[in-house]
Amino acid sequence: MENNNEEEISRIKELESINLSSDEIRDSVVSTKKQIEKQNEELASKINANLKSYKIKSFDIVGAIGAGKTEIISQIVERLQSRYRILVICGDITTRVDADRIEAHNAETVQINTGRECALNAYHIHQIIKNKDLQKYDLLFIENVGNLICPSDFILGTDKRIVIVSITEGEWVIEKHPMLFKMSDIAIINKVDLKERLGTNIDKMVKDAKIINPNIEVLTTSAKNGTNIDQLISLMGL
Ligand SMILES: Nc1nc2c(ncn2[C@@H]2O[C@H](COP(=O)(O)OP(=O)(O)O)[C@@H](O)[C@H]2O)c(=O)[nH]1
Ligand SMILES: [Mg+2]
Repeated sequence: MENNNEEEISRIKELESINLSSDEIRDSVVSTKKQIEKQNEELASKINANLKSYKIKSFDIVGAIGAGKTEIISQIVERLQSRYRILVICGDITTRVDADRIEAHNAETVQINTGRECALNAYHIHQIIKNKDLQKYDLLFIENVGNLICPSDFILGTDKRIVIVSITEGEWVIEKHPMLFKMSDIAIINKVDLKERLGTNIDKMVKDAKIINPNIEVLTTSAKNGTNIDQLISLMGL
């Protein structure tokens, strides 16, 4: 990541907790968070090395509630399940609805319920994969808890991160949530089948993603009718 990018990320993080009651409490919250993030990063790099040693390609899929994460993973799994052995980990505060939806497309799934936590962290992933025979898989997809904010605090040790938004969230959604776009490899703008009805300015969304992160690959998709899902699979290198 470029230096100025890192500076901007720290600037955004420094805004956190600014309204807590006293400077002392704020300093302690900020420094504890930094410590937690550092430990998370150390575990994430161990996870990545472990997955790589089994030649497993891994993807962290983040995005707002309802953007189409589960639907896109289902479409990918449907197309790849005859060629690859796939494990999907789904994070949600409660239920195993998404894991069941994806399992219907013939992939092994594990649902993690996080309670009040708004993102998965490396420890969640470690707890799952330490009990798995990793020789049995070629691909790992992780559907993170739905939102565009918290997952930026925790990397999971995957090879790539994919951020999904949909045009129903409005054309300002990328501009307003830069963090995950800075930290992702691929940005998907989903539900383009609804373009005529909503009149969303999709060009602006594509442009915003590129301004925020010039290295990000941007793709427009419709998980509903399959538009550009094959292109997404090739962008993922699969
Ligand atoms: N019209 C349309 N609906 C979609 C598309 N992708 C997902 N949906 C619908 O949007 C809702 C939320 O999708 P889901 O995959 O559960 O979103 P998630 O919360 O990000 O996992 C579901 O009713 C999907 O069927 C799309 O490309 N077009
Ligand atoms: Mg989902």
